[in-house]
Amino acid sequence: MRDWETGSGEDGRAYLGGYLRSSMLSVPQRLSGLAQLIEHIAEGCAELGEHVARCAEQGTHAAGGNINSSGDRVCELDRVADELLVERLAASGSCAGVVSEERALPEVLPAAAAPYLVAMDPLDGSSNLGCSIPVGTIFSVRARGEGDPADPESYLTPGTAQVAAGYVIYGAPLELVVTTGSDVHVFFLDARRRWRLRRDHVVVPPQGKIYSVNEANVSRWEPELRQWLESCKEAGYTQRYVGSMVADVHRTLLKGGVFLYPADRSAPEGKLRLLYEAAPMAMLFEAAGGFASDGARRLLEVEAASIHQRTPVVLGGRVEVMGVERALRSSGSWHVVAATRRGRLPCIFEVGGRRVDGHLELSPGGRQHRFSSS
Ligand code: AHM
Repeated sequence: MRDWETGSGEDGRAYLGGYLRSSMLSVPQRLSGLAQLIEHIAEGCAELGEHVARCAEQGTHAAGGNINSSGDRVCELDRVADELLVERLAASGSCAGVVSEERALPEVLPAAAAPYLVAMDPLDGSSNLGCSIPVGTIFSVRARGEGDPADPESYLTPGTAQVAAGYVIYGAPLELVVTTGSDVHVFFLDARRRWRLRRDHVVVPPQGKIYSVNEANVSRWEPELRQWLESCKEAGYTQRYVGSMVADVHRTLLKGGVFLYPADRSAPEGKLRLLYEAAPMAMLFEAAGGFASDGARRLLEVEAASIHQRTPVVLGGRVEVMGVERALRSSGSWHVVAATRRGRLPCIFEVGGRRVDGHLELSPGGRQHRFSSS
């Protein structure tokens, strides 16, 4: 064990390794290698932070010609982040396979019988590189169970199955925000590149004063959601939005209010990814006493039908998230005909006051559904 894995520094702030082992993880979690896994992710992100800083210094952030599995233009740093973190996950020996935004299919790691599967967005918000706006890494950890790490189905359990989730924000300093379910812990990277505890017991206030959304999309929203936004303005809310999910979510987690990326007429499934953006953030918000919804349901209970599935996202305090759900419920856009089997049923649904032909897809057991326009 390395010296910084135990104890605290001279200022009494615990090191990540020691804190994981002494306070944060239960004995079975420690024994099954969750501490090693989180530490390896954290170490990988510390290294990635240097690449992000170098890239900003040298102005080498421009997007290249490649398109990733999500249809986004990939810059060199996206590729570096993905490869570096997959390498660190492999080195942990605790991770059997990984789903990454940058890879069409799961990557099987050498320890294919290891206990955990990871889903990650290695570099979220990379379109913001080059203007000193923080970008981030988001990760979600699930127990592998009997799942085959090569099979996408193994990663499609609902967010309630996550055993840990977190993100790193590449600000000054770098911060790691992580939960294993019952509390949210914030670490910072000190000058000697060691993760140190900044705070735990993060609590999202039940009601805040900030809404965070891309308001340019408002004309494509449900009228009821537009009304909800107007009521926020009348109630004295202010807006903050930089378009980097980790930065906007970090502020919402610490200061309260609401972050949302709802469905709209041109994106009936929303923009953000369920497995490696929405679900881990939802776990953090619930662990901090906040709420997380897809506009109709608890986000953590939504089952993915595919590894890169998109979902509408609402994260924040109880008052704001319930306000958004109430608005969307009254719009009727999420009203679903009863159906009890897995399959793809033709249906008509309503988005932004417009009727759209599409399909309703039911997951095994018919408990979850998702729309796609045809
Ligand atoms: P990316 O994966 O291309 O970086 O997209 C994800 C980002 C989020 O970080 C952010 O919340 C959102 O997309 C911003 O989208 P928009 O520019 O439509 O507001």
